[in-house]
Amino acid sequence: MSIQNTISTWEELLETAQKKTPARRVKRPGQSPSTAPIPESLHKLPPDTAPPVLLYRDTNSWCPFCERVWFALEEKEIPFATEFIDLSNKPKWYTDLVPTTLVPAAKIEEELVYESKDILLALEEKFPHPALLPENPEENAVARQLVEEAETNGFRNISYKFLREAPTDANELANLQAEFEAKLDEFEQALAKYPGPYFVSTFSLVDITYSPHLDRLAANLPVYRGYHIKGNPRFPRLNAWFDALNQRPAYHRVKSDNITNNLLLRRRWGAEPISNSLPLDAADSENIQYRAEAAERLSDNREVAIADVIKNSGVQALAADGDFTTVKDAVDFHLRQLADYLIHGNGETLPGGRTGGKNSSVDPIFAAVGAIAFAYLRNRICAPRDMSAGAATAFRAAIDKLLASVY
Ligand SMILES: N[C@@H](CCC(=O)N[C@@H](CS)C(=O)NCC(=O)O)C(=O)O
Repeated sequence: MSIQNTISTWEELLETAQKKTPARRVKRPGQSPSTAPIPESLHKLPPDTAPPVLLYRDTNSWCPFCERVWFALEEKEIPFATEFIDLSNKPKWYTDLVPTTLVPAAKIEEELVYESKDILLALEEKFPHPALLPENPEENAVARQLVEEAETNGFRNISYKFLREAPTDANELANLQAEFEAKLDEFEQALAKYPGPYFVSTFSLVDITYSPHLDRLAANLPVYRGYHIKGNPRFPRLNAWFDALNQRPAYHRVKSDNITNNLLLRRRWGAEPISNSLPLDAADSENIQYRAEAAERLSDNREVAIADVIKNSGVQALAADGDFTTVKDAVDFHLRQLADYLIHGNGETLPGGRTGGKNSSVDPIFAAVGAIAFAYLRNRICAPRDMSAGAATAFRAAIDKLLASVY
C-alpha cells in the first residue's frame, strides 16, 4: 500500500471535521485573505438583504482598532459585511473615501464613519440593543468618559515605548517599566470602582476599547520584555478582567492568539524576542471544537494551503530534477496527516511517512518536506485571519506533536 493511502482523503477529512464543528468561513478564491469569517448574526437577515453595516478592515486582521469594532458588532449581533483593505497598498477609492485613510471605517446604514471610537459610538446610537453603555445616566457618563480617555491618557504610547523601544541602559528600561506599571495601577483602581469584573457594572465599550491592546501586551511583554501581566499579583483586578473577557463567545471570535501577536511584533517592528513564546494553552490545544475547526479550515482551504507551502516554504529545493510531483505528494500527505491528527488525536496516524511497523524506514526527503511544511505553517497561520485563536492554538499544538515524530 502506498504511503499516501494510509490516511483519509481530503473529502473524508472535511466531512468528518464538519460533523464535529459548526465553524465555517467563506472562501475568497484568488483574494487576500483567502477566507473570511461569517458574522454570527448573518443568518438573522432575511434572504437577499444587504447587511446594515459594512466594515472596512485590514487584510491580515492585525489591527487592534478594527478588532474593537468587530468585537462590538459581534456582541451586539449586528449583521455586517466586510471589505478588506491591504494596508501596504491602499486602493485609491479607499483613500478618497476615508479622510484619515486609516482602518477601520464603516458604512452604517450608508453613512460613513471612521475612527474606531466614533464607529463604536455610532453603532451604539443606531443599534441600542443589546446596550454596550450602561443605562444608568451617571454610569453612562463615566463609561463615555473612560472611552474618551482611552484615546488621550497616554496608555498606548507608554506601553508601546516599554514594549518596543530599545533602551540603551537598564535604568532607562526600569523607568519605562515603572511608567507602564503606574498606568496598569490606574486600571486596577478604575476596575475597583464598580461591582463585577468590568470597568463599569456591565460589560461595555470601555472593555471593548481596551481589550485588543491589553491582549497584545499580555502576549508580547513576556516574550519581548520578560514581563508578565497575566498571573502578576500586582494586578488582580486586571487578571479577573481577562478571565471575564474569556467567558464571552464574541471575544473568542475576534481575538488573536499569543503566537500571532508575537510574530506580528517581530515581523512588523523587527522586535527581538528575549525568551520563548508562552506555552500553548493546553485547554485550547485539546479542545475538540477547536481541533475540528482547525481541521475543517485546513481541509476546506487545502488548495490554497498546499500552493502556499510549495511556493513559499522552500520545499521546492527538495524536488529531484525539477520534478515537483513527489514534493507535492509529500506536502499533501503531511497536511492530511495533520488534519487527521487534529480530528482523531493520538494513535491514528503514522508519523513521518513511515510505511508501518516497528522498524519501518523513513524516506528522508519525504520527511524533510513534511518537516518544512509543518514548520512553515506553524508560523504562517494567523488568527483570526485564517481561523479563530483557539483553533490556531490547537493547530500549532498539533504541528508540534507531529514535528516531534517526523524522524
Ligand atoms: N485612531 C484610529 C487609529 C487607526 C489606525 O491606526 N489604523 C492603522 C492600522 S492598526 C492603519 O490604518 N494604518 C495604515 C496607515 O497608517 O496607513 C482609530 O481608532 O481608528
